[in-house]
Amino acid sequence: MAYETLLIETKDQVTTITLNRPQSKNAMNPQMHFDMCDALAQVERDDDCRVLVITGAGDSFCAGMDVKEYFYDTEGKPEARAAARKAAFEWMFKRLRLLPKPTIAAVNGWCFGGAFAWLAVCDFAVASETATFGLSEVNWGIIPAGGVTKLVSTLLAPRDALYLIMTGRPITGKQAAEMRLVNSAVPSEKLAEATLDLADELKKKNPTVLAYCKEVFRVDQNLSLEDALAFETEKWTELDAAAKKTWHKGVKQFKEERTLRPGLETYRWKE
Ligand code: V55
Repeated sequence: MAYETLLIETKDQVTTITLNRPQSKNAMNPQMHFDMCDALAQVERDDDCRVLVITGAGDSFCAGMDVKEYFYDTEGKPEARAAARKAAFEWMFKRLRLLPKPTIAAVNGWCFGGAFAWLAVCDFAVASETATFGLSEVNWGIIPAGGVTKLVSTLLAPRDALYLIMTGRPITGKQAAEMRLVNSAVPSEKLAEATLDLADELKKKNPTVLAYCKEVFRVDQNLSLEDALAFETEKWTELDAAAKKTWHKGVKQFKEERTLRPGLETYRWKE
């Protein structure tokens, strides 16, 4: 399926979605939100996809919400605005945040405003050292809305979050790694390689187990300790049925065959 605003490619079980409005620094217009809803539904169903990477075409990752098409052109058109917002929230906070596969943001360049909302809900982020990040909302008179403030407040230390929110100052990829907005920053020519290295490591894990790890983390983020304990126990039981107790193989490899060091490597769950 071809999209107006996205490129999609799957290679060696890694699917890459590339935001493709480089003339607008990959700003998200309403059409991109509709396209992302579709694309992520397809990725979820695709058994050939084990890891999802999201990146941007040209010199940008994503410039945030398209100021003209998302904000300005929908002034006085509450239905058009609500439709775009609903699609945006759906792909970011349901489809992407809860995708039962690992997701990696490969931040190749400009990353501003609303891009932080979905950057925050990717499981991992790798940046080019020379990428530029910023919460530019304050610089043109709005607040970081659409979940940006909330997600930045849980992802970052309060000092860093308010620094970005209230100064609107840009930071480099290197600084973003220091404040843990991304896992790591690498020279721009190494970004693809660093991203695929991480994807390869994730591909070695049992995908069912990974999906459960992620779901439990996402749900636990919104639970009390008591509720989380009950939920984790429930999900562990459910995983035993879903993954057919492959952990017994791990125990055998570790304790009988002595061919597995679980502190250092993944068990052979396919055998
Ligand atoms: C912003 C982001 C949104 C939104 C409205 O940060 C404003 C600006 C991620 O969605 O719907």
